[in-house]
Amino acid sequence: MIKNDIFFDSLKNNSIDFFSGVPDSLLKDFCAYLTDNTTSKEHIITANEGAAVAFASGYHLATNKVPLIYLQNSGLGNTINPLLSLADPEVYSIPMIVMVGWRGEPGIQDEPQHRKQGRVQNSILDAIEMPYFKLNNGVNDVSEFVSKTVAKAKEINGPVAIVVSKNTFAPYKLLDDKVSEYALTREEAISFVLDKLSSDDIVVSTTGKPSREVYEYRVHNKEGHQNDFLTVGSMGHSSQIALGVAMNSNRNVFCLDGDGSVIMHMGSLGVIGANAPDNFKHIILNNGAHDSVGGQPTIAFDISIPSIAKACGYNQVFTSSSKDELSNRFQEFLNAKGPSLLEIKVKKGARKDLGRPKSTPAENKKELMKLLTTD
Ligand SMILES: Cc1ncc(C[n+]2csc(CCOP(=O)(O)OP(=O)(O)O)c2C)c(N)n1
Repeated sequence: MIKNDIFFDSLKNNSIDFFSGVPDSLLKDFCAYLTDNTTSKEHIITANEGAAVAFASGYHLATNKVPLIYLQNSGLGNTINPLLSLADPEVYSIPMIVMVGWRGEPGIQDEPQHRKQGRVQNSILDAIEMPYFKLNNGVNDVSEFVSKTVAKAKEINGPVAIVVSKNTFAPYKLLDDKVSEYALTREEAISFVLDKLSSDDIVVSTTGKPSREVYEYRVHNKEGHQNDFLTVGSMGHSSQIALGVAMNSNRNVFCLDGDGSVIMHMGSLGVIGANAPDNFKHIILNNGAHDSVGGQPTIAFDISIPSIAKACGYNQVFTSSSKDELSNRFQEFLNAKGPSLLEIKVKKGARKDLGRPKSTPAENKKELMKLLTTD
C-alpha cells in the first residue's frame, strides 16, 4: 500500500499545495491525511466536482501553480463541462491533477451503480483526450510517479488524471475526528420518520448509507420496498426525482436527503419552490458530513438549509436538534402544505453491520412503478 505521507510529500516536492474536491470512500485515507496536514485555505471540499475544477482554475490564475482536485469516478460527469470548456488546453489551458477514485474497477466486486461507470471510466478519459496514469500497489516509485504526472500536466498545460484503484492508500485515521453533540443517529431519525408515514406515502432517499438504512428498515419491519425509490447513484438528484413523482402523483412524496447531497445541486431547491407541489415533503438528515464516504465535513452546520429553502419558496420549514424537538415538530411538518422542509440534525456514523439492498435497482423501480401507475 502507498503511504499517505510519501504521496503527499512527493506532491509537495512538485510544488503542489492546493487541494479541492468531493470525497470518495476509496480516497478517504488520503483525504483525512490532507485535512491533518494542510491549512483550511489549502484544502477545500467543494459543493460538487465541477466546482472543484473551477475553484482550482481560479487558484491557478492567481498563483500560476498546479492544483490537485479529487473525486470519485461517479463525479466525473460533473467535471466534464469545466474540464472541456474551461481547463482544456484548447480553451484556457489550466494545468491540474485530477485524482479519480476508481469505483467499479473491472474484476473488483462493487455495487450496481458503480459497475458501468468503472468499466467505461478510462474510455471517457480517452474520449475527452485527458491523459491519465494508474495508481495502484504495483507503483513502486511514488515520487517518480508523481513527478511524471505533474510534468505531463505542465507539458500539455492542461488537466491530467490519476486513476486510483481500491486499497491503494494505506489506512489513515483523522487526528481529531469531531462528532457533533446531536443525540440522534441518522438511522434513528430515518426509523422515526418511516414509523410515522402511511402506507400510501412515497419515499425517495438519497445516495449512500441513508438509502441502505431505508432498505434495512423495510426488511426489519417485514415491509416491502414498493413505496421507496433508493437513489443509489446520482448524488444530489433525489429531490428532483421526488419532484417529478410528486408533480405527477396524488400521493405525498417524502424526499430523504443528505446535507452533502442537497448542497451538491442546491439550485434544485428553487425549482421545487417555484413549482410548489403541496404533496412534496423534504427531509434533510443533516450530520454536517459526507458520512457515507468517510465523514469528511460539509458546510451544512455553517449555513441554514431551512432558511435557504424558505427563500426558495418552500411554504414551511422546520428544524430539530433533538429527539424531543423532532417529536414536537413532526406532526406540524406532516400537516404543513408543501413544499415543506424539515431539517433533522443528527450525529455522523452508522452501524458497522449495515447491509446493502439485496434486490436490484431495476426490481426496485418495477415495484414502485407498479404502485404509482395503478393509482
Ligand atoms: C457525483 C458523486 N460524487 C460523489 C459521490 C460519492 N458519495 C457517495 S455518498 C456521498 C456522501 C453523501 O453525503 P450526504 O448527502 O451528506 O449523506 P451522508 O452520507 O452524510 O448521510 C458521497 C460523496 C457520488 N456517489 N456521486
